[in-house]
Amino acid sequence: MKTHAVSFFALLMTAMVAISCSGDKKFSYSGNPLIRDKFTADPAPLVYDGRLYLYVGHDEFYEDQDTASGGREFNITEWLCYSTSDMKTWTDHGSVLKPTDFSWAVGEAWASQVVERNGKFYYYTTVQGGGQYTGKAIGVAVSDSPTGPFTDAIGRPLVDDKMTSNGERGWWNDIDPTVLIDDDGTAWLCWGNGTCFIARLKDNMIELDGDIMVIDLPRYVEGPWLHKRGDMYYLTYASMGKGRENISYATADRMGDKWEYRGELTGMAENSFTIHPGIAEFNGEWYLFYHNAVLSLDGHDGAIGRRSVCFDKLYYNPDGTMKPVVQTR
Ligand code: FUB
Repeated sequence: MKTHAVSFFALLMTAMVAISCSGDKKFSYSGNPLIRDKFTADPAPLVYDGRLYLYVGHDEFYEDQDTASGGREFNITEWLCYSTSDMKTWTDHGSVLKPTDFSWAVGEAWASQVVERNGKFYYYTTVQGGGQYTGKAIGVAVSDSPTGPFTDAIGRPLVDDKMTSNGERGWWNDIDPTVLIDDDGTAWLCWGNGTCFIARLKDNMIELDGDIMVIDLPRYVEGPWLHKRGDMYYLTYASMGKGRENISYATADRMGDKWEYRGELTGMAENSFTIHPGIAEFNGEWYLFYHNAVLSLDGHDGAIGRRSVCFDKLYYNPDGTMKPVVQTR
């Protein structure tokens, strides 16, 4: 009897380990696209404590999705997290945040970035506001762990449609947040579609500090990404190429609204209207993350709302400018 009880306990423990392991599935990188069991978009890397965490939107297929048959372009209802210590073996942490985690939002999980400050992880993201918050808005969620759970940090948008002039994109211009914490501790939030906005964040990371400024950039569309290397600041963004987006960038010697355009970083993404940069240094190498739409999954080909996250190495010239990145398979 005692032996049976012990073996039942051992079996139960084994089953629990298997369940927890299956929740954190591992896979190997074997060329682009990185993630092949789901459509994914808008990659946002975060390097923390010896690992690179990658946050992406989950592009989900639904019947009649194609805009030709009246569907929406994008159907993204959750954000996923992956991590690696060597860029080869990746852990799938599953879904870490949903628009429904913001009580004031009604859906649509567009692009994001997660940053760490004082041991807390801040998830800046794009959602569709509901009720009094019409239009796209930027929310911020917080967690004690890079893999969540994340909860709404303020119970309302950090940026909503009424806070910015609408410019050429109207109610959906407040999207695609990127955050840089400068060496002096000042945090900056940059975002926007059609217009590129920038503002300081307070030290608490959940309130704007001062005015919202506008950055003038050639052929700017969306998807800004801020990073710093040495003394140089970089603002990389989705720009309008020949009928589809490509990636361009600008540099500055201090943060603010004055940037110098430096040219194109990539061509257009294969089969995708959008492309979206995310840049990080990890284990002594620099990487550009982006998406294309080359993956076919479960009988569905890649499309505007069925994208796939990729990465390639990024190299700099001696003057600090970035070398054009060739998108590889
Ligand atoms: O994924 C939805 C939108 O497409 C993002 O917010 C944009 O950057 C573009 O990639």
